[in-house]
Amino acid sequence: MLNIILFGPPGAGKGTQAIKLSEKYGLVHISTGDLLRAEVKAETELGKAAKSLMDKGILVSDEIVTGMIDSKISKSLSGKGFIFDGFPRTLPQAESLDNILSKYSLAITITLALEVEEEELYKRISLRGKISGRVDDQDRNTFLKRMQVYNAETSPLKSFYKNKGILVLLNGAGSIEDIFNSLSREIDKKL
Ligand code: B4P
Repeated sequence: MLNIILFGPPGAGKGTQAIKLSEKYGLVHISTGDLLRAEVKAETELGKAAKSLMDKGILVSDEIVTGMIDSKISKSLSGKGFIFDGFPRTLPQAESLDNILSKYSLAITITLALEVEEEELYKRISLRGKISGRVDDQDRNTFLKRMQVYNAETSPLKSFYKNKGILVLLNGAGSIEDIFNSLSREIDKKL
């Protein structure tokens, strides 16, 4: 199985590229952001708890997110693999992911980290905010909070995957197609 983590700050293009890569390589795309937004839309208890945190740019609890991931993985074990988009975002989530995968005798093949300057990230997110209606995309302070959370809790995961020898850093600035091609080149080396 080919199991990929697509990593990067808010607005780096994880969701955009994960959709294209999952189509090209036949992988199951698991986006914790999308799963949480679906819970919010359906007004479930989980969604109600998640909404206020997401709107403020704060992470939802590790326990909730990890439970959702385990359930999704267990339903697609006969496929070609997974692409994780926006997960893991904390060290406990990364450790849980390893534990869940090893339960099924699986492991992460590669972690692809998209690197983009903060001003470019803000430009993309505020543009999306005008069309998507996402509350967390519409306010500069919420963006700054998301960046602060990313720098404090998520970015340190790069060392976690570097130590495992499976981290690849890639420039996430440029056209969607050029970035897709450079991600594909890295994945092809693993096939
Ligand atoms: P996410 O849904 O993961 O949101 P994101 O980081 O903003 O998205 P992404 O990087 O995928 O950006 P995209 O491709 O769409 O998280 C939202 C919230 O959910 C979090 O703040 C948190 O509260 C919660 N959450 C999610 N996962 C969690 C977890 N594991 N644990 C706890 N809480 C969690 O790109 C952004 C925009 O840029 C798009 O409009 C796109 O069209 C554009 N774009 C993409 N690539 C471009 C390019 N190359 N050039 C120009 N524009 C580009």
